[in-house]
Amino acid sequence: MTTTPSASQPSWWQQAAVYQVYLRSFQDTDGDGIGDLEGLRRRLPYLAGLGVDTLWLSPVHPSPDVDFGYDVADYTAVHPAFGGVADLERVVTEARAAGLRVILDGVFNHTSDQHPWFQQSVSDPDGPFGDFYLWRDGDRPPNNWGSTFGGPAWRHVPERGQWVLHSFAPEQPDLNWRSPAVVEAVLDSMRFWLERGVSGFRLDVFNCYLKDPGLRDNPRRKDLIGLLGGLAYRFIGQEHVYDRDHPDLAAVLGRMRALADTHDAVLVGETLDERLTYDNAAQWVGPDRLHLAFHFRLLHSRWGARPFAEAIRSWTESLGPDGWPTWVLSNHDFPRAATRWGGRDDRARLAAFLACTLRGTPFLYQGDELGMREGRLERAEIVDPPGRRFWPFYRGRDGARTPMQWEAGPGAGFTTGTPWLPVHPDHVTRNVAAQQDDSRSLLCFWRRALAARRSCPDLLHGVQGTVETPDGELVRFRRGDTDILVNLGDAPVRLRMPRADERPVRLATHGRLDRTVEGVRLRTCEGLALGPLPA
Ligand code: TEU
Repeated sequence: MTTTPSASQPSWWQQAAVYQVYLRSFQDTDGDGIGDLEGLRRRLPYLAGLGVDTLWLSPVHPSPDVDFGYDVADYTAVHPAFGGVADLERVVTEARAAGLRVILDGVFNHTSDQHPWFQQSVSDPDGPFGDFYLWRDGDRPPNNWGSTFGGPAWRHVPERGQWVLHSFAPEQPDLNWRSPAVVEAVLDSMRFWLERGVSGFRLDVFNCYLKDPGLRDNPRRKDLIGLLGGLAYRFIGQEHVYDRDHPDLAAVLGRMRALADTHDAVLVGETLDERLTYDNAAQWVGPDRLHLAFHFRLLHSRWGARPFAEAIRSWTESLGPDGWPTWVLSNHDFPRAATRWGGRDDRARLAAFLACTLRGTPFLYQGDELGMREGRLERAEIVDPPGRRFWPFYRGRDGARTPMQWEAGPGAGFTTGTPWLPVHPDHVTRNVAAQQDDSRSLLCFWRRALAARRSCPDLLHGVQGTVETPDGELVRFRRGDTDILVNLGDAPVRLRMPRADERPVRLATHGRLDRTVEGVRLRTCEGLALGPLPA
């Protein structure tokens, strides 16, 4: 069992390529319009064929679905719409046989208010669950904190005559991580799944677990976004110094890490940072804390060599040379990558090239391998809580969660019933069936890129050199002895490189290459990974 990274022998989670399955929208098999575990089981060959080796399942547990599973009502059971514990165990076993590990979404900053822990906390303040949540007395909310989903972060609960903290929806009360019993209860839930063959957890907003013990007011944010945004959205108007990234978090992560390591499992933390810098995540990564953390700066970058290079540098530099980055192009919370970057398949392809050539673990969100576009929903169709609250200024996250597009027919091969979110109209042309045998498709490119990363030691664990932007829209860096060249611009870029035409191609976005004995010419959105000259 190896969990310590070393240059020669990378750990499985460093070699991994992770695919995020948003189960509700992946594959329905019983016609209720909601994806299920049986659907995932049937699609395992597709995922193995794509070349990913780890699946992260968005929450699978029972939930009233105020936040579509991110409000968990029971950590050791499975949502009836998805199946049962036995179905999940079967997925884990069959996935393993197909070379795929499964990690779960650990949503441990908060529970649903339907969770028995919360219900007992309300009804019996002196009982064993009395201090499981952050309760405070008073006529007014205990401090100025704002909910990520809008409004104040406190809700008054008349039955208990107290306020309870909710960093997200009012139906998602925050757990009190300063209670030792909470720590043990969460560790028990994790152990339950680790003993059933699960290979780790993606930890939802882990940097919010521990707050200032005195619950002090956050200071006001003084820049323009803070001042203006703060008028309608309290959360954005504050410096989040007291409601997250508390130093005491280290001890909790240490406990989780010790547990994970006894199962050769991985912990990947999701960082909340409305300033979109995310570098604060680096402090929580290390041998006695998380294996990996997310950093969404690249995802939020505008398309261009400089912003991309900046995003890559800031993450790699904050982690340091021994750190191991993650590269995320999208997920279920942000607009689809292909849409964000101008609705262009050539950009989607180049982003895939980058995700598979940067040093680190790539995360691929379901449907991005097809270049799925953001769904545009009518107001009445929006179900996401922040989307309903802030429409039309913010339309919420449903557009990134529309059903997976398997084929052209009605329901896109996702369901025979009425899908819980509308299928994107472009599914008639953009779908797995249309792309899987077309070597020019984005899907086939992802397969080639993941295969290249897996088979080329330089791409998998080669040292990454400085990320340079020498000319125009070119980003350039080395991975071991391999040169990575990425032209993000619409104009061609020429590069001098002796005997470029003799160097082996590790991965290329374009079919026919334009190179000579003197150098390379990269066309619009072309990426090229060239190995060293033969000895
Ligand atoms: O996300 C953290 C989070 O709040 C942001 O990514 C959020 O989606 C964005 O600011 C827009 O409002 C995690 C989960 O990924 C997300 O789906 C959950 O809703 C949230 O935590 C609460 O569990």
